[in-house]
Amino acid sequence: MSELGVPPVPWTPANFLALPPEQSAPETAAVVLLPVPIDSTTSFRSGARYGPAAIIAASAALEDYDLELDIDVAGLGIHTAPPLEPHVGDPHQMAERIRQAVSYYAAAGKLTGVIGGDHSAAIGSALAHLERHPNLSVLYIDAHADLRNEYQGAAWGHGSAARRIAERCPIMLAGVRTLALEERDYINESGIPTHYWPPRSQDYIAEVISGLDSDVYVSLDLDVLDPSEMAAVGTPEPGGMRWPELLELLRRVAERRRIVGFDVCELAPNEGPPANSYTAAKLVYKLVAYAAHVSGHNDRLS
Ligand SMILES: [Mn+2]
Repeated sequence: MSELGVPPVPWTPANFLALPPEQSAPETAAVVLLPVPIDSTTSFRSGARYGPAAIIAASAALEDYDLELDIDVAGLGIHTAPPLEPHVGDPHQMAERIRQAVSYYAAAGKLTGVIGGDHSAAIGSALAHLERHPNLSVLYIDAHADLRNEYQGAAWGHGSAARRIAERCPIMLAGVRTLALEERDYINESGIPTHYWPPRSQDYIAEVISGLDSDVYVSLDLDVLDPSEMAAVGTPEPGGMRWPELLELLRRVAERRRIVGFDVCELAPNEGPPANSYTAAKLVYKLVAYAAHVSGHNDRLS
């Protein structure tokens, strides 16, 4: 008996960019996106658990062709992994689960990006890449410093994500525009390079790049964007980066360093206009293109 397939009519595959099997199979894809639908440690407005599904749904409307880079992003091959099951009992165990999942795909040679979920998803993902890249710098792009030793009883929550990473790996903060006193003191004591927003020097991006090692993990909290462009986040903070400013930072880092992994976190789609889910999806898409193409993983492109 022959296998039951699908009727010969057009379909919308339920993966990032709605790609057909030949562009989304894990065996052949250069890129793996890992949905991590968690928000159990969010502090203000929750709902980041709905972020990955909203980003994947919105991505179906993106053009495969990227005008800026003049490439077919779908041609890289992008596999969307099944969503990780949240460990709601213990954020530390969830970080370990994420580390294992990211390690699995990275060990297979895939450029692996996490789609959050709250920003605590960055911890396990960054640590997975640190295992493979001893010369790793983490570029942590966020309106907040996330450097509290613990917040509301959670040491592995989203308010402490940068602190847990900083304890293991060089980290640089960019886009910070609000801070707790404890975090200011920690920055001063530890010397963690911190680029505040708005920038305090004429070409702060050159300073960012010179402070990064050869391999870079980009951790991106969507709240770094101005709330006028990205309201659908748990903790919106006025006075943020604009879309072209964020893209310029990411592209110039990709031009001068090797982006080996990334996360895009904190979309809470019900807290803002539906257009924000599309913006978040486009950012994932741009990071895939910058990391896989501009950063030099471009052997799959003609
Ligand atoms: Mn933040």
